[in-house]
Amino acid sequence: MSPVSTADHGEVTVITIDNPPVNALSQSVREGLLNGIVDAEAADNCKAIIIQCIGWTFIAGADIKEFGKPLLEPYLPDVVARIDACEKPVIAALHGTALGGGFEVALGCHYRISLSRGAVGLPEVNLGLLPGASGTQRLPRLVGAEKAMDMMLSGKSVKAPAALKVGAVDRIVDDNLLEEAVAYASECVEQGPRRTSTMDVPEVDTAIFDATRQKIAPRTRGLISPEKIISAVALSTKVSFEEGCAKERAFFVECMASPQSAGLRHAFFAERGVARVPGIGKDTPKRELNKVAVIGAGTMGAGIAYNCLTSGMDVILLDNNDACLERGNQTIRGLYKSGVERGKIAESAMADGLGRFSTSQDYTDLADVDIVIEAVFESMAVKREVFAALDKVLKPGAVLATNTSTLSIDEIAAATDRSQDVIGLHFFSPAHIMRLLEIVRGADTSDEVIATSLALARRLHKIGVVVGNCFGFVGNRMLYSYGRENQLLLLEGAAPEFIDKTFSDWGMAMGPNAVGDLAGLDVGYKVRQERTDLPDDPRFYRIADMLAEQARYGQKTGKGMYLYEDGSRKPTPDPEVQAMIDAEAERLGVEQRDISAEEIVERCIYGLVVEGARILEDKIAIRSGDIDVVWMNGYGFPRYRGGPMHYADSVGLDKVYEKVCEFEERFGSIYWEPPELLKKLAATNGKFSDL
Ligand code: 3H9
Repeated sequence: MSPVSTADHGEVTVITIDNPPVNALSQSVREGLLNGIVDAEAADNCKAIIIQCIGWTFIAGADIKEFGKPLLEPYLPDVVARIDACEKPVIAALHGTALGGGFEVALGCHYRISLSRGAVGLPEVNLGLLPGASGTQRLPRLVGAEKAMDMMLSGKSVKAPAALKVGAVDRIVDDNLLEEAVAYASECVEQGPRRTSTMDVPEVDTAIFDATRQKIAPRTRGLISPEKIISAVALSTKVSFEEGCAKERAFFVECMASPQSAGLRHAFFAERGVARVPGIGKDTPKRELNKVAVIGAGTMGAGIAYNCLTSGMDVILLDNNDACLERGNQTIRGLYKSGVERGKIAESAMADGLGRFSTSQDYTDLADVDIVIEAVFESMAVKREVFAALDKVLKPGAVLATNTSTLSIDEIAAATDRSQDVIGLHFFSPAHIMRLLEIVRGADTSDEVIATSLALARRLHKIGVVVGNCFGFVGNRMLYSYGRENQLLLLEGAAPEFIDKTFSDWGMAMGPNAVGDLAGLDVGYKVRQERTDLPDDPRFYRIADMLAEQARYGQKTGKGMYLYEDGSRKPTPDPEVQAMIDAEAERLGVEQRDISAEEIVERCIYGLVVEGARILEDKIAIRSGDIDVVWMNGYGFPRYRGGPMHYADSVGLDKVYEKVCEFEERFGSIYWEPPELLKKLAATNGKFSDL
């Protein structure tokens, strides 16, 4: 059955799209829509046509699942052009979010009426694309080139009242959308079709195009589609509508074929895929979480507490150290205050949040909390002590979560008599900003506690990724391989600033040496001191250890791998550190040489991929996409490369395998023995994403 149906409301033909979940423009929708327009135009009793959708939203865009496959007719630009050419007025009746191709369908209509709580937008840039169904040529004609370009470059949707103000929609109504649209249709009949294709783009100072290029350059490093958006909108101001559309189409095809768009599309689906956890379904019971206790008032604990407060929960912050508790208290108040000052938080929301916040030094105050999130010092002994104390005071059914970033959940859970309620919730710093939450299931963790944690992640506006229990889980276990190669490369002669520049040019948010200084070199040092399973290799994290032993912890001490003069956050290379590296390389007998950017990337990124493959073999991650989501959202891996596993897939696993074998020959098997999974996939032309 076609997802598109037609019904007559008097002299108005209503074309209705019903293609759950978001009315995406799959082939059958495009075909149904096209036929609906052609038939209605030919029907004697039809004076105007309305396009509306069933469900919670108007069309949310082209069907992204069809991308990367051969395109099937009718093509969306042709459908939109046919709507535009219709001799009878066509009205789009919008609700929910009219996005991408969905908004372009509406722009091809002659009039747009929207529910006031609706929104419109062109988010193609988030998928490495530009609007490809005439949106780059139509929107500037309605709202002006500058506003249109802003919408396309930000990808953000605009609420209906604001869209009305700029002219992107013509009318908004609070309710009864279809009834109002039918009434509006009679006005539209009087005015006749009003085609965006025949409008002129309002006068604009063309200097804005270059100015915008310069403005966005720092944040769009290496991305193709923002440049194409600017060029397409610039064209709308100087060439005919038809020529502009042809150019837009060529840009769209180019972007669609790019690895960047493939990476971003993978990111889109992978981030939605993490919610699918085998054994956990809609019917898995969840516990209600209204009151949370956060143990440990350091930077992490305070960030978690603030995140819970802004998500509407009651929060008790507990720390047995007076000064630390007061600092945590002040951090939370400071975060609220700065939110208010920046206009992000209303004064009333701050008052409400702080009204739900208290501090304590007494575990018996936690008797009625629904969940505890422990964020104390990363030491097994300390964590076990905390969990044993919690076990004594918490009510039955409370969730006991640890924010450990590396330690065994099972060992922590064993300090309690309720291991089924214990789970890892690994937040990333700053906890109220970073979107990733690794949800670490222990051997005994109940399904109910996992489902509850997934719901908590959503409530905290985070992406929850369920992973298994092992040292460092997914993210930090892999980080060890990446960091290990960085450290070895330093000894082998690559300067810290060259490694960092290489990765920043490659698209990482920061290079590994700048990240180490930001996170604090003492943190990793302490974790390594606690580990008993480190490789027997004097080069392993040698430089990081030496810096930490000299109390060069990074930004917080004004020097680490780099110098930070006068409180600056800007890293300056330190000749003393380079001399120290060179001397240590000599002492260890490591020969220094010129190392190319290509080798730096391959060593570090394939180090990640090898460990990722082992993580899949060990079933620590449910699927390779989950690993990608962890790395894109927790470690600054460029989204347009789709995460390390997708990146390896896109390079070709046979090539990756070949390189890993080469590294094994050059650097030994201790780190480079190829995992069986990689070997198998390489031999069968497979991909991690096929698993
Ligand atoms: C485009 O339009 C190109 C054109 O310019 C030119 C073409 C020639 N297609 O996000 P949710 C699925 S590019 C296919 O969890 P929410 C999604 O995978 C497109 N599927 O819900 C998920 O499936 P599952 C421009 C889609 O309420 C389910 O719907 N448009 C699409 O948090 C629910 O999604 C966009 O980029 C799609 N277009 O948010 C909009 N969209 O349940 C992309 C969603 O199996 N979409 N799905 O995991 C969104 O931003 C959000 O999904 C939306 C709903 C705001 C709509």
